[in-house]
Amino acid sequence: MKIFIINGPNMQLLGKREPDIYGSETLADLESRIGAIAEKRGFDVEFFQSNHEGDIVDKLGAADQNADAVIINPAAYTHTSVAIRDAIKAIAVPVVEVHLSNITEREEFRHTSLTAPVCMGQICGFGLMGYEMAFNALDKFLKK
Ligand code: CA2
Repeated sequence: MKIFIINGPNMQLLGKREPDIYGSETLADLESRIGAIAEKRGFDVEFFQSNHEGDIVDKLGAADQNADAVIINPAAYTHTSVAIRDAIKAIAVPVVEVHLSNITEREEFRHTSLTAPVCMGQICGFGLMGYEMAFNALDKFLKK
């Protein structure tokens, strides 16, 4: 089962700034930790991070042909991007939205996700474990 894991803008700063909010692990740590868990569970994962909205739209489009599911943390684009929402809605494969922090307890502007309503579901507030929780959801959903 092929899963694209897409991380949005500024995720390359993880572990380098604001560890109180996002933890001390870097994007490379995230990719190796989640990659190891995925491998153990028999998922074939491909990681993609971009600071550019259009590149994320293109990767979502590619997922339709090349992946069975997507896990996405659209980062700040969660709260602003109609383009990413439309791209998620346009593909047939299931998409799970993940956030490291609990966006509902943060600033008001982070409470709205334009993307979550077109995803299978949203997981937030559990740090890196959220990506693992997304595997559980997809495992169950895809094997139904
Ligand atoms: O909690 C999450 O996973 C977020 O998607 C992270 C985004 C934020 O804009 C969302 O509201 C919630 C931020 C991505 C990482 O940006 C950093 C900025 C400074 C230092 C470290 C990371």
